Amino acid sequence: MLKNKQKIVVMGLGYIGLPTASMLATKGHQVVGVDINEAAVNTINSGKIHIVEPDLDILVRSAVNSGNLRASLVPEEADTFILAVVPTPFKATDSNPKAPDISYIDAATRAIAPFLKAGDLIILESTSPVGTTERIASIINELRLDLYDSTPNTQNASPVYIAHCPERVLPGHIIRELVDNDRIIGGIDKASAQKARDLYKTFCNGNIFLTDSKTAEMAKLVENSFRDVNIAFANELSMICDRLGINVWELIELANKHPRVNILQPGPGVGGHCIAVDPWFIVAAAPEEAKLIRVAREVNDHKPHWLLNRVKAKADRFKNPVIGCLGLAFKANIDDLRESPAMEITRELIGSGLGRVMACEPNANHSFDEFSLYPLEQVMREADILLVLVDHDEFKEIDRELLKEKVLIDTRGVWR
Ligand code: SAJ
Repeated sequence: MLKNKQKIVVMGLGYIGLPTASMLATKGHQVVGVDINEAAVNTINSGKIHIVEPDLDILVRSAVNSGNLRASLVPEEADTFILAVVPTPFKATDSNPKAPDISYIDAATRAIAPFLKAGDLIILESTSPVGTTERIASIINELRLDLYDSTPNTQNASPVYIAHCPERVLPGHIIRELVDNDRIIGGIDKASAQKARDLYKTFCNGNIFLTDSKTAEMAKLVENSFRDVNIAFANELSMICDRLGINVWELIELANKHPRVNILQPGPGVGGHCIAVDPWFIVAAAPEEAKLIRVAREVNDHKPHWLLNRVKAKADRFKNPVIGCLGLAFKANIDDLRESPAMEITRELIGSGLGRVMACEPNANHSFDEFSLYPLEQVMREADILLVLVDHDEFKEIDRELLKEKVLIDTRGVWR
């Protein structure tokens, strides 16, 4: 049975760990959030946040003020340990340039191991290659053989309960989705999944589905791959339509009138830390079989390069054109620049010497030292070529009169 109010350690205080830790604290659990970033730990302990996400500041303030949330640089004893460490990146190996790198999860597991008691619960939230949850169990078994001495139920695969509960929240809507989304929980055994479910029930209004850990890991990878494959279809269509002289936005709108067709939107490529990464974990695990998933990744990764050639072709008509790059974030109405194709394209254009590049990101609220940012009004006055890279609301609202006499490359269809 799960204690009503638990002591919980959350490893990692980023986009997933901090909202989860704060949510649990507001439900009455005693939560210690652990991060290696000292500045983030101090910021959180003063009731403030170090990342941008709507309503997160209110949640963190109330969690810290309630006395139920504190941040720390080191873990300590608890009933439950949630691993929400940085999104699993990949690293190049001799045989695979996109091999998953789970060293952060290994490190977090080793960091909590000394504090475990028999019967504690470990939950992996980070998106992970299939087999990672079982790997956590082996690391714990290797480091804490002594736990078996005090294990109440020796039939369990492990002296501690271990489950994977992949996060599914959409940046920009994290607080709402944390509460409302359905969740999948996969345990290394049934008891682990059930124990994790009891904890999630204390803050999650969505349905909770139990399975084994490998299926839960794969479900998360599949969700993001599904989206990636569908975006690749839209991106491929945009390139085909460009060749055939067809307006891709109108085409998709019309095709989507069919009751069983729902094509996504093309863009300059796929950004963020999840969708452009997770499909590679499936490819790494089953390279022979995961053909479509790999090609979709390649199509989406190719899109920024295709676009750069399009801009070059247009710029060639000018002597020294001013190119306005509208948007740098990885998607609309956020300030997150992680793995953003818009950043990649802007950097490349600046380096290409094609002309003078004026970058504009209305959501950037911090100083930016890589290159200068310009106000939208100035870009609209001075640019010869306008390249829309992000569908921020500010760009949709631009007076169409101002677009006349400019060369437009609208990768998001904001002026369709
Ligand atoms: N994009 C398009 N066209 C579209 C939709 C998206 O080009 O029609 C692009 C976006 O501009 C962006 C990228 O794809 O560059 C990813 O954006 P997104 O909104 O699709 O997804 P993320 O990365 O913000 O969050 C995803 C979500 N996964 C799914 O929707 C299946 C979220 O639920 C996950 O929790 C998150 O990944 C994660 O952390 O894994």
